[in-house]
Amino acid sequence: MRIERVVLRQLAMKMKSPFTTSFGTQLMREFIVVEVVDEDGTVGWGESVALLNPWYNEETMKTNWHMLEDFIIPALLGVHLEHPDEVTERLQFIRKNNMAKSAFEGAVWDIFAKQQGQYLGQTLGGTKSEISVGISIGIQKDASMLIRMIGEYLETGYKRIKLKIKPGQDVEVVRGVRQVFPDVPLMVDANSSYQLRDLDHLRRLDEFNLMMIEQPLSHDDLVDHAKIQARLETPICLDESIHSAEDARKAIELGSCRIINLKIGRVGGLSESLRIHDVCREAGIPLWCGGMLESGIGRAHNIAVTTLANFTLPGDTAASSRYWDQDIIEPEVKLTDGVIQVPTNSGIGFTVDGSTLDRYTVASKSFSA
Ligand code: OSB
Ligand code: MG
Repeated sequence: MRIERVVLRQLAMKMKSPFTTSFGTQLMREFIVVEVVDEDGTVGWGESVALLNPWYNEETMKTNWHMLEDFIIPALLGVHLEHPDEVTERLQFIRKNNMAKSAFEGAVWDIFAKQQGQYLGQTLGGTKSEISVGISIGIQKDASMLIRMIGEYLETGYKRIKLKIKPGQDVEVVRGVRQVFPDVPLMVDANSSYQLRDLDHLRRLDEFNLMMIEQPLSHDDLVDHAKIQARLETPICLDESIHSAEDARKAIELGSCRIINLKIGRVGGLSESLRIHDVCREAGIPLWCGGMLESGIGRAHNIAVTTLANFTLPGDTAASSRYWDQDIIEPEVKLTDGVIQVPTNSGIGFTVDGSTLDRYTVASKSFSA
């Protein structure tokens, strides 16, 4: 394919309910959609999952726009590509900025799969026809509210519950949930809000039979995670710390985690996601696909990657209706008994709804070869 045209769109979508982490609360999702068109007019879609503030990683929506407009698009416009892997190779001159790279690369994978007349999951080597999903629940002020929400999500069918925790809102919150739901598959995500000296405190979580503790320590740490994993019964799952297959290899060698949360954006795209998948499979480390409050385009990519065999744990890719009154894809992502049926249409498997996309678009820019 030859990259003929690229359109960047900045979208603003109001979320149905606020999402609170150890860093704060968010109610609007503002992000970038990348549309890539090749010489035959085949269209591919990608989503930048960078947030507005750099709390999760160093990227933001604006830094992603800057990277795309000033470096990524100029490097690829008019370029002929045999395979989407070449996007990562050609962008190696840019350090980090993985979410910006991934937004473009995801659109190229969509085109590539469409050219093969294949569903993207199949092009990636995935085999599943359905995937099971859990739900990530933000920090709640009110304990009874949290219990009620969990009850409702379980009734909807979600296969596991993930609670956001932070110092001061952890052990007692989990204890309260466990009293009401003793057997539910339950995990917690700390988003880097603890330190090595909190080990004894974190060990108190061992009594609750949690599936895992996600990213307790620093966003860039592997060494201290290994120290605490050796002293914790509960498996550690790394999210923020894993940016590449090399990071995954090092984390596994050091014993920093027993599970990895893969986010396509965080690792720079689907090509690197495949490498991480294989490293983890060979080491016997299970994967699951994390979420970044994505619109349907990001969700579609998440579903495709989750069809790979070593994604053995429920992911965070919930139904479209988790956050959106109206999603930008057709049909929207639906859940039946905690399971998403994998699409079969070519490319990302869903159609982007142009008029809904326009309704949420607050800025756009086109680039032509
Ligand atoms: O740490 O997994 C995380 C959302 C934004 C940033 C980071 C994280 C999350 C979530 C929500 O946990 C997952 C989702 O519902 O998309
Ligand atoms: Mg996380």
